[in-house]
Amino acid sequence: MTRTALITGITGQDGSYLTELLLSKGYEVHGIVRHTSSLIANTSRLDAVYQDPHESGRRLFLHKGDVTDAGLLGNLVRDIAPDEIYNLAAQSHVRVSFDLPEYTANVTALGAVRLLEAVRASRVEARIYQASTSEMFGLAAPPQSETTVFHPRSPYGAAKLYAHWATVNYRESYGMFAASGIAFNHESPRRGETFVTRKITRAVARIAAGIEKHVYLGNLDAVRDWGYAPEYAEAMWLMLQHAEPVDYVIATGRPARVRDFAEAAFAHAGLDWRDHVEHDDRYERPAEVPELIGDPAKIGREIGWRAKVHWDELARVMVDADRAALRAGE
Ligand code: NAP
Ligand code: F7E
Repeated sequence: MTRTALITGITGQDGSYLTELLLSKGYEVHGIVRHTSSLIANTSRLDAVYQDPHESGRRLFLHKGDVTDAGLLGNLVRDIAPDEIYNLAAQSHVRVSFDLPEYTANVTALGAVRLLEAVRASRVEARIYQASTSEMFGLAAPPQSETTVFHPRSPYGAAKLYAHWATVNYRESYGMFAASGIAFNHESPRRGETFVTRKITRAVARIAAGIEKHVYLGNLDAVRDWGYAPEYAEAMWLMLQHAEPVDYVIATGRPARVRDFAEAAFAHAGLDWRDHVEHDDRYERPAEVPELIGDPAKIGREIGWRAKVHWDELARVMVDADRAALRAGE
């Protein structure tokens, strides 16, 4: 029997890697794609696996929709009756969430509730993955694990915490198989261009090519636990194959500061970061999360997932990809 998955946020970094993983495992994959005024704007990360709707035997289906539309979610869940649902849709940018707090809550917090409610109301026996985040830990001292007390520091962190507890609540109230992956930062050549790692590696490519001279950044002292996004898609899938719905921290456990990542990325192109990084207050946040370092012991012990790529290798992979894309004129 072909297994069926529904992915919200399929056009994002993680959604695209998860789609590739599930298709490679023989799944039929359905994804929700937001309407835009341009045909190609938001599906570019799916180019490699896109299948023409006129092809027979295709296994990837894209549905126009939005997680702010409860009726649509209900209809899709009922019609597709997926075995697995991955809720990856979010306004996921922390800095942007300070400018758009209500919008962020509507998409990132209430979007999860609408989806949980769609599953409950339809009685479809789907296993649900909720994309929780290390941003829920906020000010809590590292290393952060499944038992660390949450202290979010942004509208995004607070919205994700609401979605996280809603997921726990639907599991406990209705016996649903709903599990949260508390993922620490994960990056790749497909990372959005305004997140700090990709902003740095794109700048390295452009500076090395002589197109630009500087990149403007905010807080260089923030510590993050950066992993490689395709490995995190594997963790999501493994969590839904587990016998029980359990929440896990997904992390490398290896910390680095923003300045360390910048130093490694510039050095990989033979450049000294201190010659090219300038400070701009605009990239500071009203409240910063100073230090996120995950303790991935539980997920390693119980489902055997371990990060293989760490931040310094990741910096090199992303610089190489951005330099290649620039040469190819992308
Ligand atoms: P991303 O690249 O920002 O992708 C977000 C996805 O959500 C995109 O497909 C976006 O569509 C979609 N989306 C936004 N608003 C929507 C709406 N109203 N209705 C339907 N879809 C909507 O994020 P990501 O890095 O892949 O992360 C995936 C999930 O994991 C997110 O929930 C994020 O918050 C969470 N997370 C990420 C990290 C990380 O380090 N990457 C860590 C922890 C948790 P468009 O393409 O149309 O914008
Ligand atoms: O910032 C600092 C910034 O925006 C990382 C999202 O995927 O991971 C991501 O959230 C750090 C912060 O990621 C710039 O202040 C300095 O301390 O790349 P970021 P994030 O805020 O950690 C979590 C786990 C998620 O769940 C989120 O969805 O870098 N920083 N200068 C900067 N950050 C940005 N964006 N731009 C700068 O110029």
